[in-house]
Amino acid sequence: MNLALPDGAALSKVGGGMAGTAAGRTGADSPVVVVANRLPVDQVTDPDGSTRWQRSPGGLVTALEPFVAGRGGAWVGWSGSAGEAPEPFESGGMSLIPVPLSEEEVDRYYEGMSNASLWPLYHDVVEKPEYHRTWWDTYVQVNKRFTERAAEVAAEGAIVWVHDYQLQLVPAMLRQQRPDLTIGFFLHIPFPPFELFTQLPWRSAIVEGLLGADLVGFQRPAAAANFVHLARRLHDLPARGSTIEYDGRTVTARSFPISIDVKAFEELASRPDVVKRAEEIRAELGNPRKIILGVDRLDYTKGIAVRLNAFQELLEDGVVEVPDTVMVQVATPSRERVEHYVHMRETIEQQVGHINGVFGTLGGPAVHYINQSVPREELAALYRAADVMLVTPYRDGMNLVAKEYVAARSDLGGTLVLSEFAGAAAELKQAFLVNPHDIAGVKNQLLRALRIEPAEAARRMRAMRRHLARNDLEHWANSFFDALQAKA
Ligand code: GDG
Repeated sequence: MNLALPDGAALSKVGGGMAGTAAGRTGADSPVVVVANRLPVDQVTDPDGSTRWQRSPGGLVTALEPFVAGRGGAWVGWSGSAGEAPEPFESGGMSLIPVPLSEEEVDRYYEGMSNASLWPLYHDVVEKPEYHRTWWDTYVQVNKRFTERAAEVAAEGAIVWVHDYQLQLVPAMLRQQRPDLTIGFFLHIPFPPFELFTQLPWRSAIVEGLLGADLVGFQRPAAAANFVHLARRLHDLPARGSTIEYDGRTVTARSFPISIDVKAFEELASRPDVVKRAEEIRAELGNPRKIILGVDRLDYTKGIAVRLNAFQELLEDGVVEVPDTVMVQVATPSRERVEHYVHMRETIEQQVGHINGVFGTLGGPAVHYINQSVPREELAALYRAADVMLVTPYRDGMNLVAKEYVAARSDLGGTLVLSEFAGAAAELKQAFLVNPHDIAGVKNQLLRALRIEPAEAARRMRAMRRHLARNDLEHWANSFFDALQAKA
């Protein structure tokens, strides 16, 4: 499942004409094409100033790579830097087709329309979405550019798999240019109900954009049902169960809950150096009896304040004490130029400061707050060390952190507290489920998790691990791909 080169290896040099092989022709006639906002590689600069491509961390690349590389396919995406794009290049058996975005396009299409309009709208309007016509116009323009690249490289009758909320217009645009293609779309985030979605000024265009696909995949059945309902009510289309009749075609809308590479994560978390590091972490935290852990992108949908509130109130109530119990919150920097994120970070940091000021001691904080990205090994060690994993999003398409925690606990230790509003809650039923809007309920469940008998914790963990073992990332990718191929 791995790319030909390990993480960190130079996939290709950029600049000086070294960017790719057969520039201009690379990727043409690809039988399989993935279209996603980002390419599966990041550009890194070495101390000597030279740049190279490094495979992006994360499971999605691992999951999709066999379908793309194994078939000599292409991946169309943005490189992550504004300005001119490098020429197409080969990497790990895939043709990578960079799509250029100017500074203004990053501002309007990515940070604006994608992350300040669609992201909050699709997450239950946790923050108020902003709608700007200039953002929308750029979103349309950028979706067109991705479409053109995909249309150029796709072979006759190819299978194209488009990903996520940044590219919802691509399916219809692509079908118009290339009716010979079989087109799939997968939405990684929730899809809102009619009552919320219809506030979007460009609601019809988005629905029509998605209807260009043969198969539209969602994380949960409720999201697929929301989409079918919208197509019926907004566009008066005949729809039955999971299918919609549109433009002489049958569009299928179904759920395909995403997962992680369970085996790889389990192996990582069981490595002797990682297990040893977990022990070191406990010692570095002052050998508390209980460690509570949160790991998230610093995003307002993740409910970081909720868990800080719950922990603070338990400390105030005197039912939990420092240094007997401490909390670690890893909050990875994210979307730092979007206004909502700037405010949220300030609020969280004030809250951490307040809790530590009141309940911490010299050299012994109550909340250990890390606003940095930590290496994967360290993340696995943290999972391994945590007695209680607190995952409290207000709304989340799936939440892979919850699944990683379960995969990491081959020792059957640890307890998961999980929001009902994360897609993962439909699968990890033995977690302590919480409504993040109900602070009393979160406190109650957190306390139960802190006081659980080891045998009961192991029973719950075993059941969740059994589910995950059967429903891993490969299973997800295979199910989607098989369903899409059946449409060809
Ligand atoms: C979107 C949807 C859906 C986080 N901090 C560090 C780090 N991470 C990794 C985690 C996990 C990933 O990032 C986060 O995935 P999530 O699923 O929790 O959340 P989103 O980023 O919002 O993802 C979500 C997902 O797409 C997939 O479809 O589940 O609902 O919102 O893998 O481990 N990794 C490392 N250091 C960190 O500091 N190495």
